[in-house]
Amino acid sequence: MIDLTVATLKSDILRHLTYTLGKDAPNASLYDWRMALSFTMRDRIVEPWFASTRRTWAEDHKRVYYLSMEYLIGRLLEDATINLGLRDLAETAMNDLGQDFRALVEDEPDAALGNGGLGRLAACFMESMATLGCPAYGYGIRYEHGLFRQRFEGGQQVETPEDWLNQPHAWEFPRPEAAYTIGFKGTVESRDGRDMWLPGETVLASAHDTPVVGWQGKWANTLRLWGAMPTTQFDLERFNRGDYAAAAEPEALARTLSRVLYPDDTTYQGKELRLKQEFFLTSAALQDILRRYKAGHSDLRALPEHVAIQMNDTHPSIAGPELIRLLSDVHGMPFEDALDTARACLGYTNHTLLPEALERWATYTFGNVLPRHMQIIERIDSWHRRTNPNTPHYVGIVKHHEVRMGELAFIMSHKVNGVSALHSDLVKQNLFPELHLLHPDRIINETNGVTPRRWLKMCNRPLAGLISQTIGDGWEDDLDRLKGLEPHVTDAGFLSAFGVAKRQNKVALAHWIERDCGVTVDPDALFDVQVKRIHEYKRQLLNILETISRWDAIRKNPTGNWVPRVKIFGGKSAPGYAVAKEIIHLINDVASVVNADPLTGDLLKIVYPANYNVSMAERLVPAADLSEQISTAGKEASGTGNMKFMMNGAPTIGTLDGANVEILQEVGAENFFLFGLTAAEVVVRRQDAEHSRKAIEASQKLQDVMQMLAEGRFSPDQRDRYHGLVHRMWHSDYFLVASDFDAYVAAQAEADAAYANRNHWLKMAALNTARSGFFSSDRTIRGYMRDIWSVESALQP
Ligand code: 26V
Repeated sequence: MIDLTVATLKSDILRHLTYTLGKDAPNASLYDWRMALSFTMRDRIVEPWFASTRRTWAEDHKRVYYLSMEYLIGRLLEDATINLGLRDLAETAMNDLGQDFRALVEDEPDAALGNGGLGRLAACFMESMATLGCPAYGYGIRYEHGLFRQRFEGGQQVETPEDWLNQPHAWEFPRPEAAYTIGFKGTVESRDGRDMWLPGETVLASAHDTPVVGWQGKWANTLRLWGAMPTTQFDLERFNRGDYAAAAEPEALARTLSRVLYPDDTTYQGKELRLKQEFFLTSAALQDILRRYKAGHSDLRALPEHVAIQMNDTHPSIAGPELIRLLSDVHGMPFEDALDTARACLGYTNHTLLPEALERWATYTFGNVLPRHMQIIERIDSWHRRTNPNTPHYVGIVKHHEVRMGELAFIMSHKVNGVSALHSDLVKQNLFPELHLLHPDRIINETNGVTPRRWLKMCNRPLAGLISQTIGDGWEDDLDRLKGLEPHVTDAGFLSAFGVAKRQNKVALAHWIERDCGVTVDPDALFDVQVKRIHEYKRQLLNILETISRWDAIRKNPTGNWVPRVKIFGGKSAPGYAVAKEIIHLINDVASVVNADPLTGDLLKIVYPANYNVSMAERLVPAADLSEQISTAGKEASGTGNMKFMMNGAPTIGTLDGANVEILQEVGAENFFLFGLTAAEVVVRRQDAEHSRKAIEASQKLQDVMQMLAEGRFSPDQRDRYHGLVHRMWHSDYFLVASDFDAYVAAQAEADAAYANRNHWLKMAALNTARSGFFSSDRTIRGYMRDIWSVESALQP
């Protein structure tokens, strides 16, 4: 049976190599073989994909539409083989054909159509919706260039463009027949009592569909990404006159819309192109949704019974006014009915409390780019004020000549959710306190999750194998079953097998680090990992300052009983975020000095591989011993990396922030290295203008670190390089690095002590895996389906 399947796979692969790629096996490149295998897998996804679509139509099932400016997907080939249950067969087939499966898998470029957590969450959600048989479409933009590539030059971040579309890939189906006109600018005119928008510019949104298959191939949904095309015909007359540049102009202009992903998720910036991108995605999606709806229904008022639309942050929040415009201006529904209908369809997820990241648009820009939507927004605002007479005067969508996208999304949604328990409370208390008072049932919590297929089964084969051996299969889509590991954590045999699996991952990572960074690390050292975007609030600075202090302590007592550590950093800074770039420079500077120090040797190494992305996370997460989740309390909405590490058996060192709170609750305080001020204490501490000076003066260790930085110990080529940083530590330190420093050092010492007792550590690590079931994105999606979307699975129970 298995042989037969391998034979079938091989013949399919060879058929694609020959007839799809036009290559003869002896001349085929790695790329050709990868494409042949990818097409072979894709063929097997197409069947469940069609079946899912047919079933949804036949049963007139309610559909979910997920609108997101970002999808951080990573690679798709191995993921497809895993969900189809063909991972091992594919490997055998490729081996038989003389190819190395791993090399093929790693030849695939990451689809990096996102910045960080928000985009990766959207990718996990797509996979979970497919696994749960929730009929859904993901809508996004088909950026030609995903997130920039990061290199280090002299320790500093240098960005180069990413070009994942340079080579054709196997996963998308262009759908040129599914194309919509998207307008910008122009005027609004009244015709027969109806307001009509006459856009001054138009582009075409053209669909590209990627099937997303769930666990065991039972269901597949569509990720539909829009590419921008010119609406005007190519100007042959100009071309024939020799004016080639002018002839190509409309095309170039249109293409800029889907050219690049905005790489800055730290600050809102009033860039017209960004607003146009947001409207481009949203309008194309809504036109597509209404077209599909009208193909089966005639009453637009019943839309909310059949359609749920989720806005991933405020980026697509123009969906409110655009849906009203389509329903009223285009389809003739009275304004207030259109408003009610839109609201009953829409939900809004908030992902950040950082004021600088909240989207606001100057009414001037907004009214210029979207004149009709500006009018509609004013009407929504006055409708809301009329229907809620207690609204304070300072609350509303348009204030101080700005359109506030958070308020717009809130008012236009029937449900608003935060992404962890703490975050949802802060959304109520700090972000929308007045709106929450007016609409006390609107804000709810849906704690984030991650897909255990990619983040355990696929990336950690040694541990996944041990889990299946111990509790059987079936945990992959029922992650609470990991609880079944708990009775085994007192069993020496299980613990040692757990340790063997972890060590296997660490050895593999050590080899890769040697190749990628040229640093030799001891696989028995404690692998301490902090990977995420570089932001001040995430406090990579706290981590590197502790590393300096540790180095200093080892040097002062080199024969002490130290636990060897490898500090691993990964992450990109927004290109214009100078302070984050300075932190990157510092980490690399400290790494150069420490890694070359014979006195500390294997007791302390620092590695910072460049260009952290989804694929790098898949190497690092399974090999981590300790998960760094050390943001200033109240700032990290949830975190999802924290969940991946927990699942893979790495205890957390962290603050009471985001979903760390729920991780702590699930795993128990004895299996978590908790430290630092709470969100409430942070607020109080900041009221003391002298907090940082006082904290530094109270800590000899921190003073020593400041002294080393000030002397230029890590920047011998430029001794004053970190004077600014030291000055800011003494005098501002908004993110309370100094205030939490001693507590962090103490928590790190606890981690050392725990690691030194191997069995104790392994038990902690195994309990982290056993108690991580709550953090499956299947649980999260079930919550959205029940609380927000009112949609049921289309899979037969
Ligand atoms: C803002 C902007 C501003 C305009 C330019 C492009 C851009 C892109 C993204 C953002 C907001 C990013 C918000 C974000 O990623 N939040 C993260 O969401 C994760 C999933 O809910 C959560 O785990 C993280 O804690 C949260 O920081």
